[in-house]
Amino acid sequence: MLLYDTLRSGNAWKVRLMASLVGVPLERRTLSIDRGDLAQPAFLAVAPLGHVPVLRLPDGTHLAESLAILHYLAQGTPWWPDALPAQSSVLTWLSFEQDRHMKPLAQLRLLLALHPGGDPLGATCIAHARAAHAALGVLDTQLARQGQDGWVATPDHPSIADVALYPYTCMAPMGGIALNDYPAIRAWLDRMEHLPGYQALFPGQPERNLSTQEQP
Ligand SMILES: N[C@@H](CCC(=O)N[C@@H](CS)C(=O)NCC(=O)O)C(=O)O
Repeated sequence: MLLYDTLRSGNAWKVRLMASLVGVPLERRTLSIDRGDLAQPAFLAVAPLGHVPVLRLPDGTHLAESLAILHYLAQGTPWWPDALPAQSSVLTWLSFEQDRHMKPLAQLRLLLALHPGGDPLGATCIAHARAAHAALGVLDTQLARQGQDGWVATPDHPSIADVALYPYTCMAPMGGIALNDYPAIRAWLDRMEHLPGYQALFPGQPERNLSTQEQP
């Protein structure tokens, strides 16, 4: 399958991480937001929402939205649990990720690291920082509740909710959000990074994980 991504997209990293954890090989077509690739008709023809990630499926159709793609890749694996209550709990945390978690963390990373020039003390960044800390507080409390070896939505095995929440939590410091006050989150990040098949944002180049460069 072919993944349309960009080099630094956290939403696309979710997909590469999921594919690697379940052992599904992906080809990558890496586009550039700065170059305007996502506004080109050729991309919009397969990605009407105009965002990465988009996955081309074996039947030639295209699937957009990171969480939909995680759901697709996890079918038939323990990353999408069998039991209805567990599935429903995963959906709760996926919804939390899109509604309260990803946006403030992604915006702070964009404004303060990727396209620096944002004012960390300006009203926009302060509002995002407040929302980011509120979301991280909720996540930390949930992880503490799940126990020291637990996962976000399902206590016994990680699910797509863990994959969805991992990238922007891990990159929070790029947007000036320190994780010192979130011990359960720090322990969970470490557990994620030791899973068989874990894939970094820049595999084999850990020094680039906090990279602000869009070029390879
Ligand atoms: N809700 C979408 C968000 C996707 C998204 O925001 N993608 C960003 C990259 S991380 C993008 O394509 N941005 C295009 C742009 O800024 O022009 C998802 O979870 O996949």
